Amino acid sequence: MIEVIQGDITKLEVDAIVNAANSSLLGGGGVDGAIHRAGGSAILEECRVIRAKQGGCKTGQSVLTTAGKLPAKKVIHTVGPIWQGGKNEEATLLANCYTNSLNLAVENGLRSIAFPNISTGIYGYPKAAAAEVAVETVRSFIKQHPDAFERVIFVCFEADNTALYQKLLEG
Ligand code: AR6
Repeated sequence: MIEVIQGDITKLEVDAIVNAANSSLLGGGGVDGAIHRAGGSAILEECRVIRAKQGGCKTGQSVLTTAGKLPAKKVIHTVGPIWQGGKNEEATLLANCYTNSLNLAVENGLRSIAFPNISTGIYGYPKAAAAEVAVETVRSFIKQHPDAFERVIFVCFEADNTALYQKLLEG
């Protein structure tokens, strides 16, 4: 049920795709930019409403919006930690991104979800360490909620990440 795909997350027809956002929720580069570009202005409009209500999104937390024109039904925006050497709770905060996004999906009846490699681009989290956190956290969530999801997909943009995830999921 856990899958690895190499490609563009904006193309996926799933219940929810996860965005590696920043705490402003106002968009940015990387996968965040790609999602806002492909999904259109409806996503940013909902992000602005959430910002007005709760003042953005803290690191490790997640919020849900429409997916606008994307083939996915919803976008879950989560804010990964900026890598600062590993001693600033980065691993815990990154795990929180996965757990909180999975919980938000469950609460909203979303049964297929796709994650990008959160924090491993602009935020500089080492790829191998991030992949371990991602796989471990998703596996442990699924163990606790065995019927929650039909599909959980790790969408890798780069070949080295794809190889890392494939290796971790073999074992
Ligand atoms: N589909 C799937 N993965 C992608 C795509 C795509 N279309 N585009 C990039 N990636 P990043 P972060 C991969 O930098 O490190 C933004 O400005 C990318 O290759 O998008 O969490 C936000 O607003 C990498 O493997 O996110 C924040 O300010 C992964 O997605 C900041 O960047 C994550 O890279 C967040 O940085």
